[in-house]
Amino acid sequence: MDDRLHGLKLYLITDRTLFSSQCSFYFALETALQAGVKYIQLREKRLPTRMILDTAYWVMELTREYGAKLLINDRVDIALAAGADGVHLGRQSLPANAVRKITGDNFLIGASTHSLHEAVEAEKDGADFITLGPIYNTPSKLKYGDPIGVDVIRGVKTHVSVPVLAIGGIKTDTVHEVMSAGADGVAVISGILAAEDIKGTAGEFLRLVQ
Ligand code: TZP
Repeated sequence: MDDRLHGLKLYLITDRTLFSSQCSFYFALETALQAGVKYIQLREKRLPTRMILDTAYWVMELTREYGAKLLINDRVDIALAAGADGVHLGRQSLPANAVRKITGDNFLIGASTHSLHEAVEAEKDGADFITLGPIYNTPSKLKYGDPIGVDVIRGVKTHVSVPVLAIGGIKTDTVHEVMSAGADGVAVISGILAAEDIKGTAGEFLRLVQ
C-alpha cells in the first residue's frame, strides 16, 4: 500500500446530527481517537461553509493531538484552508485529477463509489483510495441508495489496485464478511458514533480489520 495511506483500515466518518450538542460531538470524536482511530472524514454537508471551516479547525487540532489524519468531505478549499490531510470526493465533486492540480502530491484524495464502473473511473481519475457501498442497508437508505451487496467488493478488487474500503451498514459483526470479500478496510458512521460504548466499539473495529 502507498506509504501515505499507512494504517488506512478504519475510516471514521462524522455525522454531527447523531449528537445533541457540539460538545458531545467533539467528545465522541476524541473518544474514538483515544481508541486508536487514525483516519477521520469530516462529512458535514449541510452546515454553512464557515461552520464547516470552524469545525475543521477544531477537529484538526484533535487529530493532530492523536497523530491521526483528517480528510474533509467534498470541500478541497476548506481542506486546504484548515491544513487537513486530504479531501473525500463524491460523484458531484471536482474529479481527483482536477484536485491534484491544486494540491501537493502528499494530499490524500478519497472518492466515494457505488459500483464497479465508478470504482474503475475513480482510480483512473487519480483517487488514492475509494469507499465502496452501501454494502448493506444503512439507517438512511434513501440517501445512499439500495445496498450493492458484498460480491461487488470481489469484482472491484480484481479491477482496481487502490485500497477499497467497504461502507454502508458496517457493524462489528459484518467486518469479517467484507474483509473476506477482499476489502482493505471499512468506513463507518453509525457503527461507531451511534454505539453506546464508542471507545470499546472503535477498538473492536480496529482489532477486526487487522
Ligand atoms: N456512503 C455510502 S453509505 C454511507 C455513505 C456516506 C453511509 C454510511 O453510514 P453507516 O452509518 O456507517 O451505515
